[in-house]
Amino acid sequence: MLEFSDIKSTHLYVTSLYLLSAEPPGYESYFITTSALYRSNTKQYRCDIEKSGGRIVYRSNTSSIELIIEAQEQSPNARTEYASVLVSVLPSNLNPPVITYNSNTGYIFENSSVGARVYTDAAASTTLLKLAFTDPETSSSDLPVQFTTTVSAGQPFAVTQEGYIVLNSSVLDYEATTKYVLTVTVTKATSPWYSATVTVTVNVLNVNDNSPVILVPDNYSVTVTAGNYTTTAPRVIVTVQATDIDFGPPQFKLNRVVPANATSKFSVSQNGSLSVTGSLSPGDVFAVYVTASDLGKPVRSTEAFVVVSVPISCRKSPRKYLVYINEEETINATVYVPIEGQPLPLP
Ligand SMILES: [Ca+2]
Ligand SMILES: [Ca+2]
Ligand SMILES: [Ca+2]
Repeated sequence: MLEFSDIKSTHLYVTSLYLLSAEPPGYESYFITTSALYRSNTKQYRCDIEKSGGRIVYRSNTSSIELIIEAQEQSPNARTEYASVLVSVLPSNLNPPVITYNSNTGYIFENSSVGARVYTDAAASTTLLKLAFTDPETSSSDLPVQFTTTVSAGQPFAVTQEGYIVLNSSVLDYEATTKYVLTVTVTKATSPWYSATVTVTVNVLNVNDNSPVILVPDNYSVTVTAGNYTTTAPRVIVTVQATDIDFGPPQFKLNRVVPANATSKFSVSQNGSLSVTGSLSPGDVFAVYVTASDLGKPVRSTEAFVVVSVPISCRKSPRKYLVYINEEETINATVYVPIEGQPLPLP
């Protein structure tokens, strides 16, 4: 609505308010004007501009129209005044947004921090995965259109306005979940809120975040008969076993032996077999430390502990004892001979 007034005269009124011209030319016919006395005491007239019925303005033809409105007084002088009205042709809202992307398959390492972005390359180091959201009813000369972006519920990812997929929870664990399939929804900011969706698969990349696990968690304890074990026929006394859920199977090697001067008696194969060579005497006891290392980078290792003992040989029949012990006794509790209350005599 435009307002015009004629304040110089008591009897000369503005009587004609009409659309004089348009730029680009020809668009005068797309609009109509109606005018009326607005406030008689101040002789104000108003001019309403309306769209002419059925005439559609296409933004592909013009995005703005300048209308010139002329007001002419009633007096014989017929003096005139003009107003310029700039009409911006806004995008219609008849279509959903359009989603494009450089890839809908992404990669991210399991040890990534919150805020980390998803890449398109399997090394997760070169190219960020990026979605692009556009409104098919706008052009590059228009102001950027704002969209609402959401990711299907329960997924540890979000999408930024720029279209990057970011981690929003530090729950990634390749050993538990290797892949997330996200449904990304993009919604227009104005009614009727058209939306579009795209499915993005995010692969979790393995990191060497676990050390090998020795299958006998406390330690191995083995006995070896005294004797002389030659290098041509080394005696395998135990096979240490371990697993690694990141990068296995673990490889084994001898770390150290206590006492150290017995180190040369022991060797460990890559698969964990502990062998002995040389002479072992009754009563010998050795502590053998074996290292299990995974195949990750950097390598993670766990140590296995093997107690090797050589029993004292018995040259006569062993004495036999019948002993008692109370149930639920703890370690190092004393056992008893049949005479109740008498401790077991040592041989
Ligand atoms: Ca993990
Ligand atoms: Ca891992
Ligand atoms: Ca590992």
